[in-house]
Amino acid sequence: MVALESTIISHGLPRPENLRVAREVEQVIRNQGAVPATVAIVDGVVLIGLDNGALDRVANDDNVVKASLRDLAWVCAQRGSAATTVAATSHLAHLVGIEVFATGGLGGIHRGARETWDESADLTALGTIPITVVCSGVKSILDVPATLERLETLNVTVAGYGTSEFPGFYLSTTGQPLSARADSPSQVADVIAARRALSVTSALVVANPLPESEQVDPDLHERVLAEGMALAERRRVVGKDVTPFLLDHFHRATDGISLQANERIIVQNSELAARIAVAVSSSKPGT
Ligand code: PSU
Ligand code: MN
Repeated sequence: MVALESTIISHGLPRPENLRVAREVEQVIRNQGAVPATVAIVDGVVLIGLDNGALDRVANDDNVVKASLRDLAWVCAQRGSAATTVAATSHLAHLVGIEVFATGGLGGIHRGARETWDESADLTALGTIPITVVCSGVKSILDVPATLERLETLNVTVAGYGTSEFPGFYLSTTGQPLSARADSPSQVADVIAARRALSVTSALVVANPLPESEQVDPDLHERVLAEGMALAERRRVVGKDVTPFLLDHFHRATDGISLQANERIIVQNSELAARIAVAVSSSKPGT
């Protein structure tokens, strides 16, 4: 099985592309012989795997909030509906025994965090949840070197997939070197088996870069990011609204170029996660 987060659907991608991408990603996982399980809370009930109606709610209902780990119990007790972040999805997936999880980009340390203290709860969650997350690095709107330092402190293993450099989400690379590299799903499955044997309690991040031909032009990226951050400051966007605000700004300001890259990222990561999940299940004794 492959877990999928739902904040990408509710707060990361615009309508109507969000629902189309959510469905496409599930199909990509099935095509590899794995089972997709998109995670969300609908009317107070945690769902691991969404039917069409639930997926539609997450994509189109304005009352669906963004829930990180701290929000989960609150939303459930209030019978609310929420899309789950990387932190919340990791917790719920691990709870039901799903070992592999696919997303676009992790949250991390925001630029300017020295003043704002804005650090994603994804980081501390990954420090304590033994799950394998396939992503394309952390969102490129973040302070990448600072985020890598925090991941190291939090005991999170970061491996490049087919690369020795940390990918940059919309950008193929950040130029930051990584100490671990994997080149096949079975290699990742071997690492997952060793982690299990050693009772490692933190996450493994498999960082899968977008091919260079599909990345957002780095100059365009830099310009749009600077604009977006200045706008966020002027409009006093804070807390959990920062990430959705910046992603939305990107999608508008690049005329959909970043949206296309974002979609490709999610699809390619889901496919790799499915191949890893299949390798994990075929390497387990008795399966
Ligand atoms: N990556 C994307 N789109 C998103 C996110 C990540 O391509 O919408 C979401 C994820 O759910 C991630 C969250 O966990 O943003 C991080 O938000 P914050 O920075 O507020 O912790
Ligand atoms: Mn934040």
